[in-house]
Amino acid sequence: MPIEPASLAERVLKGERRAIARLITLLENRDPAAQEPLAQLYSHAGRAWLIGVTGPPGAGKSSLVDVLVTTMRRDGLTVGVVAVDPSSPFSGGAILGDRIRMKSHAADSGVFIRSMSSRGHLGGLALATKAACRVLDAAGFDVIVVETVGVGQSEVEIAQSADTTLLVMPPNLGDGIQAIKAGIMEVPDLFVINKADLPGAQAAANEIRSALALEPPGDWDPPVLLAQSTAPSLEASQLSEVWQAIRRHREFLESSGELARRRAQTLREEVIQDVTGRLLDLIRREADSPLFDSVTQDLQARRMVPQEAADRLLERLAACLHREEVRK
Ligand SMILES: Nc1nc2c(ncn2[C@@H]2O[C@H](COP(=O)(O)OP(=O)(O)OP(=O)(O)O)[C@@H](O)[C@H]2O)c(=O)[nH]1
Ligand SMILES: [Mg+2]
Repeated sequence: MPIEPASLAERVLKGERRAIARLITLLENRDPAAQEPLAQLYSHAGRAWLIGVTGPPGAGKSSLVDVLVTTMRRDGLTVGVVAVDPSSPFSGGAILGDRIRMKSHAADSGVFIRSMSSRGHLGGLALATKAACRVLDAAGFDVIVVETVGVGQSEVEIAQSADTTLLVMPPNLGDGIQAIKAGIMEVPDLFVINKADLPGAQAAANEIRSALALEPPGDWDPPVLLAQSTAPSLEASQLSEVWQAIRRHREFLESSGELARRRAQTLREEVIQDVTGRLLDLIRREADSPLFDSVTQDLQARRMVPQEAADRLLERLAACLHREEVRK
């Protein structure tokens, strides 16, 4: 029996896994039925610690998260994981050890792992992912980890809206280090050179440290740590060091007041994104409408300059907004 959307929020608040999964599916499909339960959950969210894990494909993000989840569970924390479009999903790790670990998480009611596809989400991915995190947050998970491949703009956006952002990189940094040096990439809160069992890890860490030394000093110096996410034992994998650094970062954010500032900024950004998305939809709809055909013809015949056409379009938009067409 499918769960009625009307009871979804209530059941998510009770931590019902099926309801959580159902609501995230609705969000993923951009189904309007998700809006009401999501709105009902909003006041219950905001308690979880949000950790963004990003990095190039195959850097070992899922493996790292996998081990981190084990560590967090040992600390008695419940964990929700959202992985955006992973090419190597959590369920099908190539290494036997991965599968065993994932099986143990699968049986653990304190862990909820969900993959989300970025396909078909032109522009809406960041919103859908944030909403999924909010569902897990309202469901009462203590920590929420969101894994994204750090390639697209929305993926980077998702990671940046977290409380603590980890950048995971393999020892052969490639373009990653250039991005840091060129200041293209916002500096994450924590760097992890994963696959530390491979050659070059220490050199890569040093390279990042010297790139960071060029940054203006802030209140938080992002640590650069080595990790081996496929190590046979946690103790040998330096992963506990990563977890300690995440906790230190959290303490820093809380004691400095930076947490409230960051979250306020993230919420503002979310609203701006939402409005931008809705306006873009409206702009495209109006520009494609037959009513705009004559303007397009005038443009083509060089009877009208594009700026004038833009003015016309803006007038039409203003009229639409007046009729409240972009409100949901
Ligand atoms: N040698 C070594 N291999 C690792 C380590 N961590 C992960 N791997 C391997 O690297 C491959 C990719 O690992 P994933 O954890 O799937 O990487 P990912 O960054 O999540 O990949 P995508 O989600 O596809 O971008 C797998 O074959 C892992 O077993 C490590 O510390 N050392
Ligand atoms: Mg992955």
